[in-house]
Amino acid sequence: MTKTILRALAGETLATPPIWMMRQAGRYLPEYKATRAQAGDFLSLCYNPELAAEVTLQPIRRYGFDAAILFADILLLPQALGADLWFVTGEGPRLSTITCQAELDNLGPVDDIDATLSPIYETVKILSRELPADTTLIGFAGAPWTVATYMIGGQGTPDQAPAHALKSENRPVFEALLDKITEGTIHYLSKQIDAGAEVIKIFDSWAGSLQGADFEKYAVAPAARITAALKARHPGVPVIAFARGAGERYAGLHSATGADCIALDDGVTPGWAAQAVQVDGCVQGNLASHHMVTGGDDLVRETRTICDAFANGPHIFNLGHGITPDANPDNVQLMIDTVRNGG
Ligand code: 1CP
Repeated sequence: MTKTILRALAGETLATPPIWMMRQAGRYLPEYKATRAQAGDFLSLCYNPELAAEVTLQPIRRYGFDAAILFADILLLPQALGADLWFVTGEGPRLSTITCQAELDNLGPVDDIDATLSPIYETVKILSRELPADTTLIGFAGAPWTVATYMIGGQGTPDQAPAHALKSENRPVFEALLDKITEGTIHYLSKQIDAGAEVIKIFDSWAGSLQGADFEKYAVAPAARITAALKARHPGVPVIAFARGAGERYAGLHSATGADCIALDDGVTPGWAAQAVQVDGCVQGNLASHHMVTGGDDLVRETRTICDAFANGPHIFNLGHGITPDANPDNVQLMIDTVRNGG
């Protein structure tokens, strides 16, 4: 096993941490914008295996990251389950909403999702043929809570208020929706692995808004269920769990979720996380994305602080959240040079 990402995920401490970047394919890259224009729109790009593979490969060619993440979106699963999905230019995703039993009943069966998602599996197959031999291919899905926040609210929301409202006003429908997403996610990720994904990442971007027992029930438990199901079907395929905004609740998540690696956002300090989280296994993160906009000495200093703090255990270098469209591609190179050569 020579791929550095797989070695870190297996618990090895490496002299130089492997590196990839959340949202490494995307609008900060001119070559991405060109391919997206060729595809017509974002969803057409996601469902075009040749072009989706092309944009996945672009940051690998430009920067030589140690991992490639499948180009797709967490909202394709709701669409495959029967929700309407469209993107409003300059605003973001829109979906038909699920707010009652009747709307939940309108969704299709989990067994039917492949009819929509088969182009995604094709993208994975192309990538496993075309990626350099030392680059790891990461498949992914949204965590049930995060996906549900979009399905209930019909769009991204700063506080996930519609999903919290359904949770307190109609808990049976809320829980049935989460169950359905969980089953769909297990199926979807399993198919990605069959097609060649070597690692799975589960994105719970809105986990931080779950309070108290809700965090255990709706963030931790579904991640644990998905991880256990994947490990039963595909032993040896590592799972990275990202519970953004978990704060002190990052501690203990390796054992609570069964994930091989916990991805950290930049809301926790690397010094704390090394003591409280990395003691239990591999961690990923956690440079604040704004450094990709601002660059300079701050970027170099923070990158070194993170590498130093996590140097005594398994670590995959990454941002704390996705790179933003206003980032400067040169700052990505500076981050990589700093991680690999000290800057
Ligand atoms: O390298 C890559 O870009 C990988 C592919 C990828 C991934 C892993 C995309 C492409 N999206 C995602 C995950 C994703 N999508 C998450 C979880 C990670 C995170 O928190 O960033 C979430 C919450 C989404 C939902 C989504 N899709 C949003 C956020 C909406 C909101 O208001 O909350 C947006 C803007 C999208 C569209 C999207 N997905 C991906 C890209 C490159 C884009 C921009 C589309 C474009 O080209 O205009």
